[in-house]
Amino acid sequence: MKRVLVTGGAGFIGSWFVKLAVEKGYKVIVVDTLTYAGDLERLKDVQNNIKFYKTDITDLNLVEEVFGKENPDIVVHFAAESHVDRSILEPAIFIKTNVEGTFNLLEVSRKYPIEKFINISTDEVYGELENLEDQFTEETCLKPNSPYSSSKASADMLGRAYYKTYKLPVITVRPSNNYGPWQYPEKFIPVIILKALQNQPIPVYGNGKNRREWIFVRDCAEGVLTVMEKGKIGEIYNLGSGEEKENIEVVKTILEILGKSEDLITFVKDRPGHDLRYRMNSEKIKKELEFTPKTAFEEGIRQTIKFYIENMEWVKQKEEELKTFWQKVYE
Ligand code: NAD
Ligand code: TDX
Repeated sequence: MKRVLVTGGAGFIGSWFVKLAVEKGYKVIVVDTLTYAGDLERLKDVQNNIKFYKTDITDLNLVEEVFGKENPDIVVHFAAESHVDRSILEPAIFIKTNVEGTFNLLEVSRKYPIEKFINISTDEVYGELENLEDQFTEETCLKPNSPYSSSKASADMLGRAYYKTYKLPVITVRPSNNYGPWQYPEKFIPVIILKALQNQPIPVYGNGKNRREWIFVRDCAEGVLTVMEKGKIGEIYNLGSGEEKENIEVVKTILEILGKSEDLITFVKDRPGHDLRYRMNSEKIKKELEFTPKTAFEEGIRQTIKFYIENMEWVKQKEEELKTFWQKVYE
């Protein structure tokens, strides 16, 4: 079976991908430096079936060392700083990890007989949409608005350049907003669930009318695996669910499932440069690779709520780190 090197495999989406790849019989090598967002707890079910390197992708020599030892057939690159609010407060690490880190992986990969390099990008590289009838296609030009999305767009462009210039077999995937079990509780959906469970005010930025397209994390991991197995070299694939919601609607759905009052909703100051709307056209992955996400939004949300109720201990471990971060966001 192929040897798949997964960067960021201890993160939220990466860990779901690792579990799926192990299930399918791939030999998985995880490379992750375990930042605040990385946690091996997510991989406990497969810990005996993977190889793990606690390695920082911003260190070229260390990346070379891992490739030298493992000689991977495929690279799936999830590792990144991933939270927009943190990128607004401290952009430097986003450039370091997302741009330089990606550069290091591409640079080392071209010295090895890599069959595929799957570069995980995001819908945020397209910028924002204003009209409800518009959608981003793979041809839409990139207009990122936050330090996070511009660092991801840069990584995306480096992937393109390495394909065009060096014929490195790069494929780019642009997923929409993910949610599901094991998401770090800085992101919107776990914030809503955890605040609601504790009867605390739920912070909604601006007027709550921003819209996002939500994909269940297992579906996203399956989509990435499909691209890895069937995707065409040099191509870009949007990976969305079509489940587009206003933020306020997401909050109300969760409150209703939990039987909590809408009085918990608290409008707070808006995120600077807050993108209004993301929505992708995902016909290409559907038609060409025959992939469609399976999980309806409400079903995914129920599974996610169940996870957080059953894993409060895990959430508690993150409380101190989050307290410091939120102080900075709201100061
Ligand atoms: P995450 O923040 O949960 O996980 C990121 C992982 O990368 C962590 O395990 C962290 O330890 C690791 N990492 C960070 N810096 C590293 C470094 N220098 N060296 C090695 N490892 C490092 O992120 P996620 O939500 O799982 O997102 C995964 C990927 O998918 C990212 O590239 C992100 O941009 C992209 N993406 C995420 C979403 C989303 O909604 N979460 C949507 C679209 C695209
Ligand atoms: O407390 C909050 N209140 C709030 O109203 C938080 C954390 C968020 N929001 C809003 C901002 C967004 O409109 O909810 C929406 C979703 O916010 P995030 O969960 O921070 O996600 P977003 O900024 O949309 O980015 C996500 O999707 C694309 C991921 O974090 C990125 O990694 C991915 O590339």
